[in-house]
Amino acid sequence: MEDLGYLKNDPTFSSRAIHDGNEPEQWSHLAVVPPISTATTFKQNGPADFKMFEYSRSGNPTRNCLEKCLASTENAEFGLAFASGLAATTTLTHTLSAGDHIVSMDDLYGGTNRYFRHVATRFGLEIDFVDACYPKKVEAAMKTNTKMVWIETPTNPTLKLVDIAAVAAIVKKHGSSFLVVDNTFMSPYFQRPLDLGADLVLHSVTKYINGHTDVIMGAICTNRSDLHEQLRFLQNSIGPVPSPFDCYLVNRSLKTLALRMEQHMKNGLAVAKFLETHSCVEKVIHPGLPSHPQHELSKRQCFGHSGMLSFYIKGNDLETSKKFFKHLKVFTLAESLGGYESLCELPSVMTHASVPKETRDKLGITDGLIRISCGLEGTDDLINDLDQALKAVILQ
Ligand code: P1T
Repeated sequence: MEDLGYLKNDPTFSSRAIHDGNEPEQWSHLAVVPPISTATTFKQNGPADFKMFEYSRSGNPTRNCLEKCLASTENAEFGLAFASGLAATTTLTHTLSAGDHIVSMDDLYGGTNRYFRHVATRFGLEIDFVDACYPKKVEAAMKTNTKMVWIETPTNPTLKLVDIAAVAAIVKKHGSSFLVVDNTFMSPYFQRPLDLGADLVLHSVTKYINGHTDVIMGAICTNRSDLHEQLRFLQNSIGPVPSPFDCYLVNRSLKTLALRMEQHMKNGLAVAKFLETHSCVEKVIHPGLPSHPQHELSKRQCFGHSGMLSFYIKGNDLETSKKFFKHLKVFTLAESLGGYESLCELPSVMTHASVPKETRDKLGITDGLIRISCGLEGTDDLINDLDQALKAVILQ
């Protein structure tokens, strides 16, 4: 691929995603592909005297193998898998206590926003949403009881970027808080927040990491043994664990993550550049475009981009957006992202419908903001599909 000026990626990434945690020597029969270990419980030699696993909620061989592989892709010592991205979010939030304060990015996945506002606050947690694109705003929002700072970068769905290293420095200065980066939109292939000073990285594994739109899963990776210990305790105490079969599938998906991400990037950039020239499009948001206000930051902290972009359709209203979706043939109108198939959606009434309207308006999540997840299809097929759907709307 042509040199677009991004940071040089780690050439060992694919080898680690293929081999780490997958060593045949861990199985007595030296299986090259990890077996799906469906046992819920494990025989003990005597009471509380077991080999490695006790009960599959607290630990499972297939999950263990995946967790090690996930950790390696994020340059982390520890990895934990959960039943969904939101299960990872809620478990992580359980490390806090009533009276603690969270500083969160203002633009973030609608489900995370809903959990923070409608669930976490019922348990005595205090939350402030700030535009972390300006690290000074994070600094100003920090209080003596701030325990967790939560960012997504790029954000869902307006693809704003946060300077991870700058926010990490603020959080470190504060002492008693930790920084979480939701890295779902980038995958560990294109961005590794722990290397930039974050304490924890979280994924909706459902998206790029699994990449085949057939598993719901979450993950958290960290180098901090204190946080890992707490999370391991909570994973077992709360119980939001994924099935061994799903762990097997995700471990399998990791083997092709690098290859998939390169094609997502190629398609995403080509589509973004095409839409930017289209007369039926008001504005395109893709951090890889020089028109993105944080394009330079993206080159400083990312190794490239995924297949995610958003755009405002001319007219910027619900009726026009609805007509556009009706004409698409290759793109599927559906929530979610990061799979091999191209998806598109309308955040204002779908993924972000639970975000209060005044917040949506402030963030620019209008009825004309369309989010696209470019899959792995032929680039021209994607461009031609968008072109014919946009033209059909305007000609009507
Ligand atoms: O769906 P789940 O695996 O529980 O992951 C939640 C989640 C967390 N973080 C980000 C950035 C996300 O995008 C998501 C889920 N997002 C969608 C379903 C979506 O279409 O945006």
